[in-house]
Amino acid sequence: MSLQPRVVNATFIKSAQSIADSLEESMSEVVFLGRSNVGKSSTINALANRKNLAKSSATPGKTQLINFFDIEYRLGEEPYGVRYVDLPGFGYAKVSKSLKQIWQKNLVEYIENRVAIRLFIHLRDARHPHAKIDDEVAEYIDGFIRPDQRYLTVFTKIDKLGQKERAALKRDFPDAITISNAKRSGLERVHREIFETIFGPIGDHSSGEGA
Ligand SMILES: Nc1nc2c(ncn2[C@@H]2O[C@H](COP(=O)(O)OP(=O)(O)OP(=O)(O)O)[C@@H](O)[C@H]2O)c(=O)[nH]1
Ligand SMILES: [Mg+2]
Repeated sequence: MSLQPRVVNATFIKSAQSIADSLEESMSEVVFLGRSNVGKSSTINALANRKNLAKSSATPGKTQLINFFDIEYRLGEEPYGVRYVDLPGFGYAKVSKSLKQIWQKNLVEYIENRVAIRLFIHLRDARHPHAKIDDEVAEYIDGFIRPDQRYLTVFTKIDKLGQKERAALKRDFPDAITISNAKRSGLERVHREIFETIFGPIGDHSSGEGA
């Protein structure tokens, strides 16, 4: 059995209005971004194994600030710290406004300029895998992502799909990770991606623990 990173501690640290009043860049950051109501806050709670660490709600627009959470992983006995960042969602704009208008200026500034960001986790609703706004976000991030940063697509709410829809999603996005926060499925793969992006391949950490 290979080692699996697990969260042993999660703490809310601060809410910020903009990059100017954000925390010092003392830890590597994982940002969760996506449409309002896609499940950003719920995903943070599921990963951290805490019910109300990040505030989630059935009403879109719940998260309005940039929220920082310090997360302590363990791999075997070794501790590894990362910071999760919960962001406000972008709107359900049906009409074609520019992405930057939809998203607030403060958010765009954070996403483009924050040096500590190492991983963008773009959450997409498994029920709407071809939403244009999500394609635009993917393209937008591709426009400025640095070599030391990674971008990951994760489909949420997979529990809402039937067998046929799941098969179609798999066919259209063969490599994508799918999760359910309701059923707590798919989370190990996300942990692995987070951990390996920031700390390197898990195989390289195999000190101590036997096979
Ligand atoms: N069935 C199901 N519901 C989910 C899942 N993830 C989130 N939800 C529900 O979706 C709704 C929105 O979840 P949030 O986590 O608040 O979404 P958010 O992306 O943080 O939303 P904003 O902060 O408004 O941008 C809540 O009612 C959650 O319970 C999931 O995997 N499956
Ligand atoms: Mg939220």
